Amino acid sequence: MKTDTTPIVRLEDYRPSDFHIEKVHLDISLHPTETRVISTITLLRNPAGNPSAPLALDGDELVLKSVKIEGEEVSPSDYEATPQSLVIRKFPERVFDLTIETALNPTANTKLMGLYRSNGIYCTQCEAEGFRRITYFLDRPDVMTVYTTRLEADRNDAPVLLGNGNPNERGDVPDSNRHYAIWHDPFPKPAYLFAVVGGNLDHVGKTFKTMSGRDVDIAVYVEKGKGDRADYALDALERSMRWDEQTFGREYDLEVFNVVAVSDFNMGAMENKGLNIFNDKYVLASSETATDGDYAGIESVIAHEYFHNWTGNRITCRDWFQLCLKEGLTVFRDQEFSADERSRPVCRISDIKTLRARQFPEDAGPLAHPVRPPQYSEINNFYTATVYEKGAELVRMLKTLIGADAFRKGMDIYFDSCDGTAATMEDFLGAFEQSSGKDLSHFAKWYGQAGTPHITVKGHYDATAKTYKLDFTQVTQPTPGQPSKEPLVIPVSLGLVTSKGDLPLDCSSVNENGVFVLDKASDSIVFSNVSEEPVPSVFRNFSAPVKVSLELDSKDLLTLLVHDSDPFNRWQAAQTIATRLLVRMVNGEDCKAEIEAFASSLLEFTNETAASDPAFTALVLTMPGESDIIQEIGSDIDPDAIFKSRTILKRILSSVLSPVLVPLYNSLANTGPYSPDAASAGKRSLRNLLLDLIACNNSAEGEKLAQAQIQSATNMTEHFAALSVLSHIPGNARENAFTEFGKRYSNEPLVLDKWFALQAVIPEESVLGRIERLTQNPAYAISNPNRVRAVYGAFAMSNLTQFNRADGKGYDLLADLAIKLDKINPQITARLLTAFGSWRRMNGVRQAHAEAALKRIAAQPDLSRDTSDIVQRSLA
Ligand code: 0A1
Ligand code: ZN
Repeated sequence: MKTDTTPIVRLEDYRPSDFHIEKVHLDISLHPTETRVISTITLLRNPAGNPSAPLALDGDELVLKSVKIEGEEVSPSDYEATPQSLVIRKFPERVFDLTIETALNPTANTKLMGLYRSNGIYCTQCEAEGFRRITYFLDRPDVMTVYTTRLEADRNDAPVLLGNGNPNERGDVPDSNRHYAIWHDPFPKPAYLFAVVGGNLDHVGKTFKTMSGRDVDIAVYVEKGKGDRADYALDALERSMRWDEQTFGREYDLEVFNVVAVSDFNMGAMENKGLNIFNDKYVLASSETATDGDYAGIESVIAHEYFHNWTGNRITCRDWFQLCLKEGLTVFRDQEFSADERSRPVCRISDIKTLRARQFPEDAGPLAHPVRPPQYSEINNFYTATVYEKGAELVRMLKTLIGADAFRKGMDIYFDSCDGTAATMEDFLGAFEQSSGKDLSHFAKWYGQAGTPHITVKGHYDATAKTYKLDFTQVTQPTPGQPSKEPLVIPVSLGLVTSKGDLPLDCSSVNENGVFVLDKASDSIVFSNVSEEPVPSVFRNFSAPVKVSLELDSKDLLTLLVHDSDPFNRWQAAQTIATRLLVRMVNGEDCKAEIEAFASSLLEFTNETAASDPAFTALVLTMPGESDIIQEIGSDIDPDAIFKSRTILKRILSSVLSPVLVPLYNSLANTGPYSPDAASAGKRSLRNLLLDLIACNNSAEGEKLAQAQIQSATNMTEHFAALSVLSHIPGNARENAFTEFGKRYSNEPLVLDKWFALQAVIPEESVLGRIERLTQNPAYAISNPNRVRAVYGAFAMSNLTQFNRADGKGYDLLADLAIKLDKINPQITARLLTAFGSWRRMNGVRQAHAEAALKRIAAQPDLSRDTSDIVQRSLA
């Protein structure tokens, strides 16, 4: 349990390191249980540090074997060593070499931080503080060092040996079955970007010619036998490299770039210099095993990690408070890449759906924190939707505020002035102040203030004066540690829409791109020469991460759905109508007639749009999620009422759309071979949504069609979508389909993850028993993060009615798992427990059960810092 002695790290306490490390030579001799690491670091005092400070190196669960200074053994009486630190008080006051030997057991490392073994492959994960689990070091991002790594292993066990930088030399160790490889990375980097890999791996690769004509060997390494599933990742990598050259003028800087996929990985992937290590879920794909969504995920994560080479590696973070410097910016860059490669509006809408489903609840709950948090007790718990997704929205807002040209120029200034440094948000914003000539100090408050601003907009048309006035107010609710909030700078991209389209904007407060900047608690703007009463379309393209209340009736919203030139607001209009109806239904109103009227408009919309833009049509026809409704209602949530209302809404929609459902479904049937491109995926997404709607209202027909789709499916997207539809129809057909699928893919863990997750989200009381059975499946392993997320993550995050059961058994299930898993993998445990973030919003009896479950976890002895941090903040 967390005690009051848990150290809190504060941004305001930042001090430069007392020492520099000029270079490091690592000699790593890999062995499943007895790996030896000899690290020689060349140290000197930092003139900016404390001149009398001892040398205090970070460690974590380390076993020290020996310490040498300038090659001479140091007597244990001259240093203080614990598994957590190595403090040396006597050393030469000049540049000197310190050699440290540690012993590691990669097989026993179930935390998957530091050096570990995944399915027989040696690999590392050093962000945020994993390097200190390999050797004692100054493990902080502003200590940047040139690394040379000698890696040695059994030739059969690990024929492939990879490191950061460029390969230097390799050879056999005489008179043994071992071999070695030496890698040298000329770019100084922080320890969190260090990586090595050793294993029996297959790979695909090619030569990439950079913009200046240099050849780079790029390759994707995967477990033996899976080479045929790496082509898409390699292709995505090549496209990412080209895009960064064309969009930001950024060229790759080493002779090789390697990606390695492993099956046990805490996060999505990691941007180690020249050696990205991936969760295999974001690399492996074949039409038979991966869905369209998987392909899109691979493309974006490959791009994300590659883009870090400039935003993260060449320019890194001064300290972990600046995490958003690399993450927000890199998410922005990968979102832009996907938007350029696919449909921009469809990508934008799905990014916003993710933000609203994950970041908005975080910002409204006990774990709310600013994009740049002022303090932490466990940094691993700050790799959040706020730092990543909201961080990306801040970069996008910056671009909207200063314009595309000044943004691009500012990026160039940032790259030029900060290259090779460990930078701060101030350095970043400074580059854009320079390029735009604007003062960004008010905008900078977005980085320090948590919570989602709520904007109220009111419109008034004066028919005589031909003016249109918009009144804006902004309010942000208190968040933990921040009782009062200041107004922020909010770019409002807007238009005035009529049935003939957009009106010209005649208003001095709105710039040539249609952007008004709200920077006060309230403000008004007036448009002149407005020929007829328009419908305001505000926050086009979601120009700021805010919640909006706008007094528009359904008729106005339907005008936007049909006539708005902004695709995001067309989609938003339908979402707003549906959300309002759902909230009224949850409150006991019968809205049948209004739903039917709305559905008729959607029918018309579908007839007009389905053929030309199936992906967008599918998004419009997808009703708001449970979390959208929860956020709208706010408190005293009855999950069962929400579930029921959504079901009724979808049934009515289905019956109104019934004349087109089956014909359209049939017309979208697949012809030709599978291709994961966005256009083909868009057709499949609409077709699968139609199947779901058919089944809503006519389960017999749905069951028949879903079974037929499983039989005829030529790819996992079709197959799995049909299984999902069946999963909502209790009965033999469903159970047989589950059994069949489980058998067919029993040797495909990533496919089984989908199957685990689908069953874990079944909104039926019996799901608890089902989960129990799933965990008995031979493919399930509590030590594998993907398996645990598939079963328990899906249940806790996506099974609203059963996780939040009134009998408390859903909370208990997660608590039991957490208590067990915390001893194995604290990071994954802490992440799963963020599912408790909305417990105070639930109605009566549920709150008491959730609180009891959290307290039960809190009372466990020896709880990890990761888990106790989340539990304590959730209970506060
Ligand atoms: N920097 C990586 C994500 C990452 C973060 C933390 C990790 O372990 C605690 C692992 C990976 C990214 O943004 O892709
Ligand atoms: Zn990242």
